[in-house]
Amino acid sequence: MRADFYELIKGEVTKLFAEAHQAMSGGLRMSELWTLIESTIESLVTIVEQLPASGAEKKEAVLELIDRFYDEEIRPLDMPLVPDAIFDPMIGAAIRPLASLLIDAIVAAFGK
Ligand SMILES: [Ca+2]
Repeated sequence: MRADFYELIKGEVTKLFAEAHQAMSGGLRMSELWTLIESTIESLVTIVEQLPASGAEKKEAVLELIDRFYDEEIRPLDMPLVPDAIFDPMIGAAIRPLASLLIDAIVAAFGK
């Protein structure tokens, strides 16, 4: 993502990640985690939507931010009952395709 684009949304992204971090700090079940990831992706789409960028640039920006979200907030989690050696690669492999599908669905719903 272009640095000037990131500067425009940095405050909102930081706030969103902090809120997600707070929501996860009490411990989550797997289903709750997926719900949180989905709502985070939806929020990122809304935040990125305001950028003066092309559709392709916006999609790439959301994917970059969801990668960052995984690295900073999801991977450091220790899920109860699920060993990190299983959990981290599983979520890591699934999160980007899920984000890509959700972005396309959201953008189609907006009629853009
Ligand atoms: Ca972990």
